[in-house]
Amino acid sequence: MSQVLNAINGGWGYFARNILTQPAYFIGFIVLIGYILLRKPWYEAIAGFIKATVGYMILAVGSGGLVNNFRPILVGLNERFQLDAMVIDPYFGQNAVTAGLEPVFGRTFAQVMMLLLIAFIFNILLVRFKKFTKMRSIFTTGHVQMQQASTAFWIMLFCFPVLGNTSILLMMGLILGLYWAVGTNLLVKPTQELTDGAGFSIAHQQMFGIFITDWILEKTKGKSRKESKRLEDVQLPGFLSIFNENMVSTAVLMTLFFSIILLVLGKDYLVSKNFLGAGASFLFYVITTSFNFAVYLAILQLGVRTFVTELTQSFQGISRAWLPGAVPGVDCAVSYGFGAPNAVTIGFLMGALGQFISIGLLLLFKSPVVIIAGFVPMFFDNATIGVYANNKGGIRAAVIFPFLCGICQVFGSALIASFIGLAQYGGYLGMWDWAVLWPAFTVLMKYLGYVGYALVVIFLILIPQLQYRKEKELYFLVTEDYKAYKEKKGL
Ligand code: ASC
Repeated sequence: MSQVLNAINGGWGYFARNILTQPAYFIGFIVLIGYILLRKPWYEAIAGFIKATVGYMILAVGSGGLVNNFRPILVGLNERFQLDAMVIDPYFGQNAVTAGLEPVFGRTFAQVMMLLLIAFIFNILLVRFKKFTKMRSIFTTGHVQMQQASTAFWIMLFCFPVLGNTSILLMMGLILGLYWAVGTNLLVKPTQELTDGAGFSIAHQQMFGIFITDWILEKTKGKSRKESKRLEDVQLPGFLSIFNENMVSTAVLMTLFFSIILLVLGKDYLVSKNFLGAGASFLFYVITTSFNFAVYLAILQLGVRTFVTELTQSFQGISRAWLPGAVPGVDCAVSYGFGAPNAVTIGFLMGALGQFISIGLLLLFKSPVVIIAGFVPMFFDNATIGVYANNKGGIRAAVIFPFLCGICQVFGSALIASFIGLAQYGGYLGMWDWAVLWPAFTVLMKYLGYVGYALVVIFLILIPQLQYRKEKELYFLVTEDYKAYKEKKGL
């Protein structure tokens, strides 16, 4: 018996390490299975696997390039001014959990992988029983699931420190699996509307943030005196017309933004950190760094275009066979291949402004926890919210919502990370849902115990039921036949 368990454990470990948490292979694997289920010839299935995997790898070059280029610069601000502060960034958050699990709770990181498995199984089961649960989407963004499982595990231990391993894993597995199923499900409709029925949803770390943005914009539609135009509908005149070109506008705006930050850091600091060679030109360093932004964005969009069609077509095999009417939830960066490209840049910059102002306020009021802006929340949360906001609410929304998001990220993370004791380990996940929604869950569970836990579960279960009630006829149509959905809705 124990040998069988060991083998399962070993097999799961291998799968989790090499496929599930490696999004490129995981997406490729899903495509392969999907095409096999669609009974495509074997060579087409393999070709699909390759295109999806390579496409995702290209996307990862883009997003990794953005992260690796700009994260040290932001973190440098911390060191340069000798602040003892915590970085809000999912990778720093995961490191903080890894560092603190043993000393604080006496548990090991291997448990986090188990939590990931259990939550993922709950996600699949919840969608399998869509008839009752009304949940239509599977979370496939493995590296993000791992970061979330780490933080969720910590939160659960913080709220229920005396519970044994199995109870903790099952209880948190249920909430996390529900969060994945409910969160991606919330974005099915906004994403279908953004992509004109591409057949996927977003599975990331700001799902509730995007949903609330979309919900507010739907509610206020047509109510303001002057509708705001969408970014793609504006043609700027004269010399401003260069900004109509996304690559140019990104490069120019980023040059302004990074000039300020790099000047604050100063040439000496950059040289001392080997960012800049001793005799190299500071001016051209600033320009290159900023233009790289446009380069990585272009790469990212190419990656998206390469794998999305493969994924959404092949997923029909999986949904027909096992999960009727379900769509895959994918990385938020995929939306950048669809919305207005300039919304990505505007969202990022406005979110950055919101974050910097909030950090300034923390310093001004001598907050015991100071936050260092992390690149991942600053870019990926805010750009994504910018894209969705622009689609429903135009430029005004693309400016306001990411700005508010930046404020939420900083204050929310400062509060929760000091409350649960992660701040002292130097990092917190920091993305919108984990700065706003999960803190609320944590407070409920910490102060109300099992009653709080039950409230969180009921809250999550109810959301798709309410969504379904609101639009019974259209609810499943939006994934099953988008054209018919559009006709019925008069879009
Ligand atoms: C995250 C995270 C990343 C990025 C990436 C965006 O939350 O951990 O590496 O966002 O998924 O494409």
